[in-house]
Amino acid sequence: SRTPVTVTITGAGGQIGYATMFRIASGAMLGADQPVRLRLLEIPQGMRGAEGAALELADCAFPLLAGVELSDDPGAAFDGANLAMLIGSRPRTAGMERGDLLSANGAIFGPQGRAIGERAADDVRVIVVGNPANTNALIAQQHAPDVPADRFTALTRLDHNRAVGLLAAEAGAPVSDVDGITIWGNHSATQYPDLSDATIAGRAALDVVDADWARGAYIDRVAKRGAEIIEVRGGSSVASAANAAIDHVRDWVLGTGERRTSAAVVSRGEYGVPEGLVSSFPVRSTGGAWEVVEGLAVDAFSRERIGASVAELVSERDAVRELGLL
Ligand code: NAX
Repeated sequence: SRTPVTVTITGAGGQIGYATMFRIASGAMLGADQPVRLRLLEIPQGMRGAEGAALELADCAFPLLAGVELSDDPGAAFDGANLAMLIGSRPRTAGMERGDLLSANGAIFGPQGRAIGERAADDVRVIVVGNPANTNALIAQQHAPDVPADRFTALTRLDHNRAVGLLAAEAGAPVSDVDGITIWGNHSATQYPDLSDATIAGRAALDVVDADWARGAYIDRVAKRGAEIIEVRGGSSVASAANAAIDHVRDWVLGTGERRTSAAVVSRGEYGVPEGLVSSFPVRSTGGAWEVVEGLAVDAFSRERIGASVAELVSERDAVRELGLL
């Protein structure tokens, strides 16, 4: 039988961690023939939640689950990790200044990045879910200078999946007919869900749906979908976030084929995005690596929207640099 893959989940006592681990253990992320070993990292306050989840994992008797270990020490949790899913963070709460938010996360993602650099497996792949996800990924990446930069990514797949679902609903088409949507920039309100190159069953999406909607209400709806879920459900997105993180890792490891998706990856300067920023791009995965889809036409409207979101990433990077977190 195959060697188990070691998957480290941080924030494992929280909501998204809980919604993620059972699907990983069932084979939904790496396939029905790939055993997994789970490492759950928490801070002391979250440890009971993670312990409880581990008891339930045992009660599922998943044939693919080769082991579960809990730790509150990043070095132990990332030791030998092939996949690192960084879900736990310090999200913004009411009244919190940006500097406080970035400092609190620097204190989490700096040490975690360092532990990944020192202890993880040579093939480690990292996805950051915890917000502010792009900048947290940048901080972690900068603390692991010996790990190739392209192994650090942040989640914009939830935004992408929301964009696919909302376009399909508007067009009255099945989601499987939709391709070519891009989420650009930051996982924040400035993100730009772009239909310029999108297709529905091979037809240009902008010929199927109203172009004013596509460049107005649609963008707002996707960007504010998280708030809509909170409003309706009385709590933030959990299962859909876990699903998106699993989609991201599965596509990264197993490949997308010709299908396109979106992921926040370290920029090599594509589309004028400053090198080194962790920004969302149109991507495919082949051979276990994301590649940015290049050569797409970017009109003036798109250029401005991308520019605004990238400017926000630049200002976040400058702020963490000023705080000495990079
Ligand atoms: P929860 O508060 O339920 O869980 C977070 C868990 O992380 C807690 O159990 C906490 O103890 C733990 N934690 C905090 N610091 C830690 C550290 N240093 N090491 C290990 N664990 C630590 O939040 P949940 O709903 O699970 O959301 C997790 C994160 O995902 C939040 O930052 C949230 O903002 C972010 N999201 C990101 C999304 C994205 O698309 N990128 C969408 C969903 C979600 O909003």
